[in-house]
Amino acid sequence: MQIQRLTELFHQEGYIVLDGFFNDSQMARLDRLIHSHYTNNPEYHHDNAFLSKSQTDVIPWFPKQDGIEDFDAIENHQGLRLLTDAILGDHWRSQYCMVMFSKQGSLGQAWHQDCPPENTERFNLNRLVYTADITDDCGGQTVVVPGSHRSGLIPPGNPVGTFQGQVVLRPKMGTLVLLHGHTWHRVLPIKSAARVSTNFRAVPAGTSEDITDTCIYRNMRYQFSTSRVVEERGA
Ligand SMILES: O=C(O)CCC(=O)C(=O)O
Ligand SMILES: [Fe+2]
Repeated sequence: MQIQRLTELFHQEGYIVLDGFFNDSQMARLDRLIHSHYTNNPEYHHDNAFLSKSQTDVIPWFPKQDGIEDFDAIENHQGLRLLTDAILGDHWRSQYCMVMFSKQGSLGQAWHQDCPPENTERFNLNRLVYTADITDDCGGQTVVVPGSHRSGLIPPGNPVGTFQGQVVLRPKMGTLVLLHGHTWHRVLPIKSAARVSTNFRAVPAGTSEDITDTCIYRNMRYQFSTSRVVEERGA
């Protein structure tokens, strides 16, 4: 792995995609575990107001909070640690492991930035692991605007519009995507099967624990802890 080259690419583009980073048998095992969790816990509803305004349809699960340790091996993966060291610098912290599940026929996620971009030093790093292929037939592709983590606030506008220069990612089983929290990104609607991704979020030293409590959409700033729209945008 050419860590220095990948780190430069990350800082330039705001994301990198590494296919085949994790092995298939480990991914298949985690994928089964995730699907059995959601089969047994199918009901979770975001506030309806959030759903309709954010156009974001994701059921989160924090396996560690349920005492499940099967995801620790990913967190401790040496290559992932070395890359994170190079990108975030000394004393970065891991935040949590969050599985995100979207049902067949659901909306995916509208364009957003995971946290406010005003201070360029303060951001979360999404370390996204895909336990199954994401294809055009299934939908749920991740879309990014390269370099947008250096462009400040995502402009107000159509929450699910198209940006010039956007790039559609189709991660496969075992792909690692590292995505800067200020990069403008979204997830396309889910067509033919439920969609799963697992995010091992991390932050540079000095970043507050609640950095991702406020998310920026093209039509609002939303605070998860209070379930409140803290700013209307582009009305
Ligand atoms: O699931 C994905 O591909 C992207 C999810 C996302 O927006 C995030 O983890 O912040
Ligand atoms: Fe995000």
